[in-house]
Amino acid sequence: MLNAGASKPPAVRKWAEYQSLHRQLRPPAPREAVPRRLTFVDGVPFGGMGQPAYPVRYTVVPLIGPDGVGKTSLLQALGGFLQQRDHLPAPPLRAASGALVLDTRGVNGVYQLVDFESAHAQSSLLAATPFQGALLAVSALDSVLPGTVESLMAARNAGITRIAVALTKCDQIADPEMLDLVMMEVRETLNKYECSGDTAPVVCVGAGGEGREAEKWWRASGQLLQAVQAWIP
Ligand SMILES: Nc1nc2c(ncn2[C@@H]2O[C@H](COP(=O)(O)OP(=O)(O)OP(=O)(O)O)[C@@H](O)[C@H]2O)c(=O)[nH]1
Ligand SMILES: [Mg+2]
Repeated sequence: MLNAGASKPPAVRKWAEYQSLHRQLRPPAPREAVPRRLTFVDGVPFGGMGQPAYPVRYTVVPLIGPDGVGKTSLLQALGGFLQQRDHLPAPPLRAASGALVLDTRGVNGVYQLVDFESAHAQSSLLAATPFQGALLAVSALDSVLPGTVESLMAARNAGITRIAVALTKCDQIADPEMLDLVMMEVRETLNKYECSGDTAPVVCVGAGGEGREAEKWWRASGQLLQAVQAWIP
């Protein structure tokens, strides 16, 4: 996808890749044109021909967490939720270099949820980009892992304190007490790293099931999106 600096040493090439991803995530320049018509999408005014009526705020929210906790599956589930809710021809997901991005509109503007391809890209971008908040994925099957703490510390070092938590794989847990215990551990860990563990949203999500079960997790995806938009300004 990227051949910026293909002949350069690997470290320089990696840096060029991060810069390219940065450019792709950066909001487009505000448009000056006066809209012909105003429509509202999720409470956000939009001009004619799909153009924003005024510069729209973009909030980039990185998905953080160790390997295998279900970050990519979560983003795909959220994409599926938006596709069904908004009757879109396809989930609003797109590939940027080294990352998968979900675009969604909320009352505060446009949110871009970013799932990095590798832990390395995740930590490098966290260190290099000023994010307002992050979405931490914790598997309900594993609870808080050493990698979870690492991701949390990387976020804290990057100055992020607004961390929403997606408790993934909840469809695999039959015992509600077990879920309560995991949730308690997650909140304790957030508190330990000064991330408002008592008030931060911790939402149970699942990417499985059929019938009523699937509908329940479909609704949970919507609740998670709402919680992220309310918690990360
Ligand atoms: N049942 C169930 N399985 C899940 C869920 N989320 C993820 N999985 C499974 O967990 C495994 C890992 O999921 P991924 O989405 O690839 O995890 P990831 O965090 O993106 O992993 P990396 O990209 O390696 O960091 C896959 O086999 C998924 O099918 C879930 O909510 N429910
Ligand atoms: Mg992944």
